[in-house]
Amino acid sequence: MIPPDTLEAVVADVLASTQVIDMHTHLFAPGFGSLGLWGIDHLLTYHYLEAELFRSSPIRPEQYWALSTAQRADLIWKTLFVENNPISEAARGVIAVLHELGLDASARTLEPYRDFFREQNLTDHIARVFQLAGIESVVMTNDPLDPEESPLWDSFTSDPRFHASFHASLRLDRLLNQESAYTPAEARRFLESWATRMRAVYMAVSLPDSFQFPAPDQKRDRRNQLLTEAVLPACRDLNIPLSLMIGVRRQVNPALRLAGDASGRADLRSLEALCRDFPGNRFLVSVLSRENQHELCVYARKFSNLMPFGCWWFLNNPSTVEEITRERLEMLGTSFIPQHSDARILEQVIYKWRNTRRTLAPVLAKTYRLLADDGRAVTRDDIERDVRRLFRTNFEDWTSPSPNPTVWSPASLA
Ligand code: FIX
Ligand code: ZN
Repeated sequence: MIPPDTLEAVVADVLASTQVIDMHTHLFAPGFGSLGLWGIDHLLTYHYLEAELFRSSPIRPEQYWALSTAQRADLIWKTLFVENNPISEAARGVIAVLHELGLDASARTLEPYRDFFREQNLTDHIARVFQLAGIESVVMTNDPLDPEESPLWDSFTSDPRFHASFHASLRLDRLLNQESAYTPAEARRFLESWATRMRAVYMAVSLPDSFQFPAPDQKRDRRNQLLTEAVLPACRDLNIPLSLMIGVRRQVNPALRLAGDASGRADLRSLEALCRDFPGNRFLVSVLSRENQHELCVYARKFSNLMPFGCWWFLNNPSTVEEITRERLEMLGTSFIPQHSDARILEQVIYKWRNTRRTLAPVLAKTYRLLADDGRAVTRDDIERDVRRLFRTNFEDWTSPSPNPTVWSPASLA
């Protein structure tokens, strides 16, 4: 039995020693060349920090966009890290990354950091970053309709080295949210051929808070038609889940570009309809509005083909992650995926996973303390089993189901 006063330390140690699978990122394997972002200039021009810059500097967005990437990074460092203390979650993250990489995080200019990153060999650097972050592999976001990305797939598929650490997911935003000329039959063939080529572990789309399924005019709703006639059948044929990221309000302030998106509460009855009407599909779901979190847990209790995942974007802050994870543990036990990093710049996985572990250690420890109070103390093995399930096997089971799934029968209990 673990003494109550060491419980949190044991949980923290188990979290630290479990290599996680980061099931949604915007990172790219080295074969994708300049699409893969890393280093100090990209860390500082992350859109979370760009949004914060405009709150503390008089610069106007059009003036900012006229600068080079290095000039933008210099301005963000000066404004948010020198003239102010970097206390926001995104700013503190940069400090944690520099510190974990062995750098002095209080330099006044970026030159020492630029020198450090210039000296790194990318392949070795990736291995070191994954090790510091405690991650085994990441899932990329891959859009076959992205004219910059699609031609690069030939070189990636022929380079087997990185398949083990960079999985693909087939992103549907361009296909479903923007105009594309595909008929549903063409779209289905397109998706099946790309998902096979990429070895996609799931398909994914982000959806607005106004998403409705069925739509009032369902037969003329192009997105819903493509969903029902192309995406869902393709996912079923390939036996992969569909990830729905619901509640993003794109470009409420277009002048901020990537930083110009916001969030809104969605009507999750649409999710209820999808889970009920497509029992042969599996849905990985993240919702962006804090107000939708409890409903998501309720629906997960109703539909076993629904897997809640992550505390997405504006929710990925300790106070909110703590609240959401407590609620999920209370309502779902360990049948959910607590977090993904959503990293866009390689080194961000270091701070995002560090923060997740730090926030979740006391949350899990409290859960085990309550269980002990109620009559059952846990062992380290018990904790390891839960942490593995939360950060690895829930995702693995959903994305690589065994070729001959065991059908449950009363005999299996014997
Ligand atoms: O749609 C998404 O996958 C979002 O995560 C991104 O579009 C968003 O810009 C982001 O980076 C949030 O963390
Ligand atoms: Zn994302």
